[in-house]
Amino acid sequence: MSADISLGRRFALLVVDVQRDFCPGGALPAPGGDRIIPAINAYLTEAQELSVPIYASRDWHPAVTTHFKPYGGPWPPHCVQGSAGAEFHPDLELPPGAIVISKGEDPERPGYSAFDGHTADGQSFLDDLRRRRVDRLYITGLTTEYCVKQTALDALRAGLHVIILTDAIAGINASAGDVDRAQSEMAHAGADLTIGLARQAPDVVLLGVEWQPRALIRAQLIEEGFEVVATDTWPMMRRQLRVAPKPRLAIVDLKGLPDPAAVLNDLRESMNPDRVLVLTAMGTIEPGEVEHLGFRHIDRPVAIGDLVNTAAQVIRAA
Ligand code: VGL
Repeated sequence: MSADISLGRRFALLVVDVQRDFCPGGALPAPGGDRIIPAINAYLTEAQELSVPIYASRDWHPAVTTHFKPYGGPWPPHCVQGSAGAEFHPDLELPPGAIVISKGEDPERPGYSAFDGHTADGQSFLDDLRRRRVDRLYITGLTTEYCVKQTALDALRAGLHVIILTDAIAGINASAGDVDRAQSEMAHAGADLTIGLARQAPDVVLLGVEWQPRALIRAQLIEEGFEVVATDTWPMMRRQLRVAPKPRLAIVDLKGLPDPAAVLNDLRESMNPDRVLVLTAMGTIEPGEVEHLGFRHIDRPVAIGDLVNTAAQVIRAA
């Protein structure tokens, strides 16, 4: 995958425990647990297009735990580490970059919440969210009254904005009304219950093949308080520009760009040229031609600070 750097897209998508054992045919099934999988897959696709972090939690119990009936707990054995029942459901389309959070490994604790879990390299879920500057968590998965609810309540306690995607959760409903009660409890605690990811465009999408100017421009824009998505390929930028709402500014560094003419042509289709700032370079498209196409341009050599000032003016005028 190419170096796609997303900063400021501060929401994340979490898929809670969509494992075989929580689906029909499993050890502790939520009726209809598998029926939400197409909705989750659609959210996964959308989250990938937006380059936001995707987490998948999994119950990952030892064979002997006080969580299981034979050892004094409330539940039949389920999601035992390494068992088929602990696998993610085969229909779930987790992208390769999804971050797996394992939980429930302590034989003395139930581990309902994803916040009891950790990444493959041992980082707590909350630390990983903080490191990625996530402040909004969209929650999908199984089961509404246990792991989804406990995860949502912990997220709220941690100060995150929590959105429960109600078309993508399912519960066990051991007693009629359990799921409804769990939903009200989450709502009362401050979660939003809704459907759909709220698309928030970043302020700037930045395309630059050369790592160094891209990193400098991105860092200074962030310093100015702007949300920036930076990428090194045109297809990746185009994906950001295709969705509504659009960013307020696209910045394109022509230096090293494989087919700059095609990129500028395509860009005119997806962005108002007035909202595009082109950084020209020797040996690519002439500044006069860039201007003729209707784009704003800044010509090298230029101080990054001046470029960022110009960008800030354009953004603020939007
Ligand atoms: C869960 C019951 C027992 C869940 C886990 O994932 O919601 N429910 N263990």
